[in-house]
Amino acid sequence: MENPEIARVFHEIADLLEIKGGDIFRIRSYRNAGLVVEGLAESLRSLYEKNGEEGLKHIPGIGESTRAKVIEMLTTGECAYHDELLREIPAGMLEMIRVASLGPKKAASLHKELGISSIDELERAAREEKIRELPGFGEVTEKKILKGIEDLKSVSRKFKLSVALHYGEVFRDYMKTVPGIYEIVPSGSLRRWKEEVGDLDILTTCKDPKAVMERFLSHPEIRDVLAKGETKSTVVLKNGLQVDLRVLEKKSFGAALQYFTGSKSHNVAIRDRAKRMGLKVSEYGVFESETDKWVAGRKEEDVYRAVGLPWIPPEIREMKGEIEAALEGRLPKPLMAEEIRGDLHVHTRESDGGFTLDAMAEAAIDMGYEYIAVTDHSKAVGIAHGLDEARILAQMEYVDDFNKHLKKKGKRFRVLKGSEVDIRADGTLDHPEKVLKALDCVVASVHSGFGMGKKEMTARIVKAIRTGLVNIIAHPTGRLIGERSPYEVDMDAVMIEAKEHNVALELNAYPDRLDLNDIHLRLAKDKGVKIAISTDAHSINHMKNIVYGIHTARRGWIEKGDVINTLPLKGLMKFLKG
Ligand code: DGT
Ligand code: CA
Ligand code: CA
Ligand code: ZN
Repeated sequence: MENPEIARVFHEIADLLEIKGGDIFRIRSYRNAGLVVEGLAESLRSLYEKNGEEGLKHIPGIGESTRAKVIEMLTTGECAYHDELLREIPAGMLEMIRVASLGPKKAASLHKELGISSIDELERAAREEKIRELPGFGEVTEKKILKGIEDLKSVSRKFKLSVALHYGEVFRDYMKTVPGIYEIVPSGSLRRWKEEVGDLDILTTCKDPKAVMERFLSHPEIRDVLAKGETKSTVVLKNGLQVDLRVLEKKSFGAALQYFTGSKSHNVAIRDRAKRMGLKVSEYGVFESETDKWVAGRKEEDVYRAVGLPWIPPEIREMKGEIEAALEGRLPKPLMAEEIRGDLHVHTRESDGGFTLDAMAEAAIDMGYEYIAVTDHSKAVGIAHGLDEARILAQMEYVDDFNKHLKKKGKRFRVLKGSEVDIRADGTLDHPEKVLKALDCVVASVHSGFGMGKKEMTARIVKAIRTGLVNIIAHPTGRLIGERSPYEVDMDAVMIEAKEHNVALELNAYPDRLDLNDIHLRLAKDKGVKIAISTDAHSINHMKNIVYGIHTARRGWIEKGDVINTLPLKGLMKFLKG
């Protein structure tokens, strides 16, 4: 098993325990383990293969009992405890709680009262208007359930970027042991960092194609081999992800990389351009049309150069003006990881995070950051144990002490006093004005009433912006990729207000969110709205998700100057105070 499956098992255990009404701390520890495994850069399987149990010992958030389960899953492919829970609770209920607005408690009561244990049964009961009769449900909830089911069904069969990325790494690790292998590079939509990926296209160059193919086809996660050839094979993994592997000549590697990175429409435009120049571009290289003479192909740069263009970053090869921009010398300069100086949206154990403020700060220092804003939820988010006035005031005092302590030790790092304050349904903020004024960084977001109309939602967010108390609007559309559609909101209007009131919009880098998305980012850039790229970390590992933010920013043509957390502390404070 690989990290995504292991994480899923932990999340399911937490879900099942929640449906069952289990111990809250236990639920939290499994939930946390799931989050930690999701955020892990390295494959647990390879850690375990390298160093056995020892290799798994120093992962924060993975205790003794969860570690034992990790090892069980790695060695047997199963988890007995998970199976045991599934014998008690119908598997269909796990799917049921993925319906937005239907938490484990409600699902459990539907099961108890009406015997519902699957989405289909749920839909039928809702259509037959049986659900509204139950205490604690009502007509509105019933309608929301139907809408939630519709959303779930419309979800595409694509894979989340994070899952595809993980398998890209898995295969890279797995293949690199083949003697005489030179390059193993995932191409396709994965290399473009698209938020959802259809299949994985891995390219290799090597001395011995046969050995490479053999190794590839022996991967334990493979369910079916769809095609098996000397230079190309296609397989389907147990989770349904299709993987293509191609072995290429060194001489044509650049051309193949260009070709298979896509997008299709970008490639078509490149080929048309080549044709007009008397050239032919294919996955084998660039050739003169008349003589078939090979012109270029070793490196991707060479291919672009041959058609009179500078190299174009993969993230923007979507036929959205990149070729014109390349010709006119106005390609965006790709945002770099080193340019990010801090994270402006992280949670601690005070609300629904898994780690202390000290641990989060420690991890940020390790990442080379200059600052983080600690932004725990406000009280309206009850399930997240949001902070009321007394608790946030206490946290602010703690932060002051913490910073003093850092200063004494000569560390150049600062924790900003922050909050992820709820924007209530009426557009008011969930902390008193005097608290918000005393904070360094106020991140405001919508966590409820997703179903309200576009006009209302826009007015709600605009009202929050106009208070002058907000610095950043977090995850501005509320979507969860593949799970929940964005709420309806007039983003144009929000952006105009944001610019006017010196409010930044967040690019939430959590891989399930990526919100704002590439299209909205481009719009923000055009309007001159500032962006904060933040991870919304609930564990120390989540802070590494910043890479998703960086590449998504690139997809939206966002550059260093558009991003407030590329500013040094002084400049950032000026923005936040301004
Ligand atoms: P996906 O897998 O649906 O997320 O998207 P891609 O972009 O990875 O598409 P895929 O896997 O079908 O093909 C990989 C790349 O190969 C694609 O981005 C461009 C190139 N390609 C595939 N088929 C064609 C084609 O018929 N014409 C051209 N010009 N390029 C193609
Ligand atoms: Ca693909
Ligand atoms: Ca493909
Ligand atoms: Zn948050």
